Amino acid sequence: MKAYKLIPVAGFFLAACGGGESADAPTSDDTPTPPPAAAPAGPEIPGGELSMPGWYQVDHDAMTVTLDIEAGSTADNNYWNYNGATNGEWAITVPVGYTVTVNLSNSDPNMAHSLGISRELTNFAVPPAPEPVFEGAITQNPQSMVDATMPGESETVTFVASEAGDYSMVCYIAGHTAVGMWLYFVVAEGQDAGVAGM
Ligand SMILES: [Cu+2]
Repeated sequence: MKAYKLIPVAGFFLAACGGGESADAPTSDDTPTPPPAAAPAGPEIPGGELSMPGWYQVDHDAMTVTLDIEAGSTADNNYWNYNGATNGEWAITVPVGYTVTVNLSNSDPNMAHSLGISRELTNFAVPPAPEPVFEGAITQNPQSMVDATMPGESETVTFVASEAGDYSMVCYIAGHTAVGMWLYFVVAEGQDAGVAGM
């Protein structure tokens, strides 16, 4: 007899819960997790007017861009910079579909460096995986302290910027992006060419 009385009570409770807000609670408990994490807090990508520095050459007829990138061109950031810039202060912008040649030279007297085009846009605390966005868009042995692009050496990479989007130009040597050896690299629709943020 007691069991009969308890079952309807329990059933009523379950029904009440099932039809009420607490039934939605488990599902909405699953979904809230992504939204807070999805709000990116990374630095803003420089926009606005594009400068055309001497190290950037574009040929719109041939659809080519040539970038002379000097690692350690100044002593700034302990030479861990590209043409003196760090921490995404520039957005090197190339038109989509253009063939990009990067001539990387290493003028840092002390340290190996490398260069690649990465999808990473927010987390530079760890070196991005050495998986370039575009085939060929990475220097050799990019993580090696002894066999990347060594002081006094240079290396050329060529790739087709086949997909418009926001990317980064990074050094893959451990610790280098963490202290700022990265810039933004934007592949733009149309014929925008140059460097934002200069
Ligand atoms: Cu480096």
